[in-house]
Amino acid sequence: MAEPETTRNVQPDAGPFLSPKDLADAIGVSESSLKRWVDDGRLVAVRTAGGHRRISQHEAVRFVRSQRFALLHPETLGLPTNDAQPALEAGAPEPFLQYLLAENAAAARAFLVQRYLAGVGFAALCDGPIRSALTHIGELWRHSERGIAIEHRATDIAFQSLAYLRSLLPPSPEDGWTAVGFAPSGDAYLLPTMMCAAVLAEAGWRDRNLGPDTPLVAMREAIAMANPKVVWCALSQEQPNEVAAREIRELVDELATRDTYVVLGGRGAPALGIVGREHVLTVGSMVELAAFARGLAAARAKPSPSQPSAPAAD
Ligand code: B12
Repeated sequence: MAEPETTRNVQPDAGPFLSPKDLADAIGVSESSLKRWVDDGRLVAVRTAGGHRRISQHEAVRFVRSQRFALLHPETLGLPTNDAQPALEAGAPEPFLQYLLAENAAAARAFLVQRYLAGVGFAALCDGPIRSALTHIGELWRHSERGIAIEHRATDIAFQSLAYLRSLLPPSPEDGWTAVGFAPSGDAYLLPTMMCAAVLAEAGWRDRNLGPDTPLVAMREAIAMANPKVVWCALSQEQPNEVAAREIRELVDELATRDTYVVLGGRGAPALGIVGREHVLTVGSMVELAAFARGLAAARAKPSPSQPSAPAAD
């Protein structure tokens, strides 16, 4: 992979750079076709001081996905190779689950990257293979001592894989809207709130995830600093504990006076019983969160005299 000869016109956070030949070889097309696509704007490249075209890893990934190219040499783009995933028995169900159970972090990561390059978005990956694998793991062991260790490892590997996938996204636009989110006091679950952040980042938002077990005082501080358009809250305990429930209600009341939406999700959200508040939505999936975020951003791009209204909740 080439290093840019200069930083002129190069985004500081754009990742490694490729020459047109690198990318052409990786997707099995001619270098001249690749250069033509750069010149007609289908593919964005920067120029070195010597006038050579250079393509960022983010842009190469975007291009491969949007044009549905088969990536013959993912390693050229710095991505995991297909042989990172060990062959499973023909028809074996749920490869991602198998990789988590085998503690094969490289295969789990390669699986997500492959699905992503094939066009599956973050939200569908979260609601699909990742959620399904963890649900399965929860059923297999139901918190026996061995099960707890397996759940922790599975969570960590899923977290790492998703964080890696996220690193393939371009940096959030400077003028994008901000979203801040958390899992509340006493809620230990890492993945759902991290998923919300990744899904919003993919939709072009500037995300600020405070992670699990976040008290109201910390959320207040983060909101004051970031001035978010959306605050998400991931509730994984079916019956949220008393402190969490009280703090979320306070937060919802405080945000009613601002132009901020609150998105509640997770198995504990319905139990809060927060209904009929104009700026609050309870949603069931990452796909719904992505749709809401894109809808809001689109309404911003086309300003209308009235405020965009929130999509109907479940
Ligand atoms: C991993 C795990 C743990 C780990 C968590 C590690 C960590 N740091 O994250 C550990 C071992 C700590 C743990 C502990 C416990 N766990 Co546990 N755990 C799980 C497990 C296997 C996976 C959870 C997970 O991350 N899933 C992946 C996420 C992404 O999926 P999801 O939660 O379904 O979320 C999806 C949607 O709901 C939605 N969503 C979720 N949040 C949000 C938020 C927003 C804003 C939006 C838009 C959408 C959204 O999108 C997600 C993707 O589709 C589940 C099994 C399961 N069915 O989920 C049990 C499970 C959740 N645990 C359970 C239990 C009982 C416990 C304990 C009480 C056990 C105990 N006796 O101590 C403790 C409680 C811990 C606590 N303080 O809350 C039960 C809950 C039962 C219930 N009805 O509430 C489950 C369902 C297992 C089971 N089958 O019984 N657990």
